[in-house]
Amino acid sequence: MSVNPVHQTELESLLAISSGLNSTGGNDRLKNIMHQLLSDLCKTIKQFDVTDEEFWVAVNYLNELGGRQEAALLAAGLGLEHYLDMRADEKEAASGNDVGTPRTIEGPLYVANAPLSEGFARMDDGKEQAETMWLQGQVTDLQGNPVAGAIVDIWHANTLGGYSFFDQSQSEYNLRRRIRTGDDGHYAVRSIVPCGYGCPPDGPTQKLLTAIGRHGNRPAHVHFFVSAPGYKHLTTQINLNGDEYLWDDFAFATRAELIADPVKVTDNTVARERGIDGEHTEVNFSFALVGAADSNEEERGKRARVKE
Ligand code: MBD
Ligand code: FE
Repeated sequence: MSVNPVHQTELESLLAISSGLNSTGGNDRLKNIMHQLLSDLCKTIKQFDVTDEEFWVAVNYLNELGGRQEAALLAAGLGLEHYLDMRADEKEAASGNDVGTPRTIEGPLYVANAPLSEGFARMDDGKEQAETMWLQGQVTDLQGNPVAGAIVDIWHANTLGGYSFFDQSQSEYNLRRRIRTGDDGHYAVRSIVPCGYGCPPDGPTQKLLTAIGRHGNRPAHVHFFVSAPGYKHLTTQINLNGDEYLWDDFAFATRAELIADPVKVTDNTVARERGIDGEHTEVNFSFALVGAADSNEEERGKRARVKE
């Protein structure tokens, strides 16, 4: 990577030095990535004749983003987290291996170590006036055989689109549970029907989205991590059909295979069997897992998260 500085233009020389290419220490991959990023940034500054004032607005924006802990939210909103999914899908397709339930983004609001139950759990703390949701399904392999001992880690928003932990007004682990499947591979939870999420209206992510003419809303959805010994970890979500933002998600997570139809249950016998007082909404969603090639694939990807 050593280039004769005499033959470099002033900018090329600057970028080589500032990205560490001319230094002996440090990580070569990082140096090369920094070099590309800085080169692209300078090219953009030149192409748009970015003013000093605009540049410092952008620098200050990064401070605001970090100050509000919204960098991961912006990564979702700019479609970069979805782009990682597109790449993972592409690699999977190229490998020619069978695929199971499709992945979609994790988003920035997971909290690890939610209470663990066998087969069933109630997810809501009962404090909110909301439509009761009975969510159930099965974890299987690609042949449809039940997977026992799978952990279905579920998290979703309340009726205001807020997530416990991040929304301090909610109780600890409200609307967050892990269910371990038994021999039949089934999971079931009693919860409340979530509403869609909207970015904090006074935050830096919404500020940028508004400035480029976009909204910061997501359709009503439920997040899942599904994992089991011998199977590839699955990060996915389901969207509840009928939401106005179903195909207009600011985070680009909707996939046709991940849309679930909420069904109104009016049969009181069914309600009573479930311990629910009357009419409620049922949502069915099952997961097909792919066999793991190694134990690393069984784990969720590394990423800074709360409580792990
Ligand atoms: C969410 O609930 C979410 O799932 C994503 C991806 C981004 C912001 C809020
Ligand atoms: Fe979410």
